[in-house]
Amino acid sequence: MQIRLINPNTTASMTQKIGEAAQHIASSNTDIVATNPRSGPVSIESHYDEAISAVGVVEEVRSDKTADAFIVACFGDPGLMAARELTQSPVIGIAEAAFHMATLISTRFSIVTTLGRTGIIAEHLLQSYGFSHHCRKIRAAEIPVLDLEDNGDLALDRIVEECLRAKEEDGIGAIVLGCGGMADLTEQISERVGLPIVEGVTAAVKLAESLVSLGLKTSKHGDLAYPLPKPFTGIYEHLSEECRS
Ligand code: 5HY
Repeated sequence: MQIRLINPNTTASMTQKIGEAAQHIASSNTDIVATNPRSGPVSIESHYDEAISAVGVVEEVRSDKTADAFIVACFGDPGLMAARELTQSPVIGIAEAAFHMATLISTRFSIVTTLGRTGIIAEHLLQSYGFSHHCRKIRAAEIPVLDLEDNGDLALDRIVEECLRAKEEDGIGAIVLGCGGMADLTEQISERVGLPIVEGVTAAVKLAESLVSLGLKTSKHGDLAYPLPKPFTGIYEHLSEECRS
């Protein structure tokens, strides 16, 4: 099977890192195609960044008529529902995937993300997906997303410190990593923290493989039916062409 993994930010080094982490955990018959939009924010750290990146996610899904599944590899799951309308192939957001996995191994988890200001985005997703009562706290290492690329050792130390505080204070059984750019840190963090660490990219790969293996596709009955055809104008004129894959 082929899974198109979309990094919604436009930092190619992060796309490559996330793709390598996904391919490492994927089954031998799964091919991970890691991409990012040509246009958009280099990192996603606000509502504004999320909104702009969602268009890139949609364009990446529209561009691929053959993928068996898609992964939206940003912890805000930007454009997830719009992407699900465009294709029958399953589309998995890494936040939703991580929440599901975390509740299968613990009754309570905390999230450790990058910047505290994006915590509200995770909070909204917890509410939207029905996991609010499982999450004790949304914490932040207070590191810019691209420090995961440019200042890896310090970023790792800051994440571990926050994970240790969560373990000590939150009454939890597991920790969810709140950034796609942390996909390569799971083992190191788990060794230093001594708790199960749930990371969304790898969780999404396994959920996508499961759905494809079960022959389960996104329902086209109801709100995830294909979008109503209509003209789009200006820089989005190319989106007028119907997309049904
Ligand atoms: C992510 N930003 O996973 C999010 C992290 C966050 O560029 N990739 C980003 O803090 O929401």
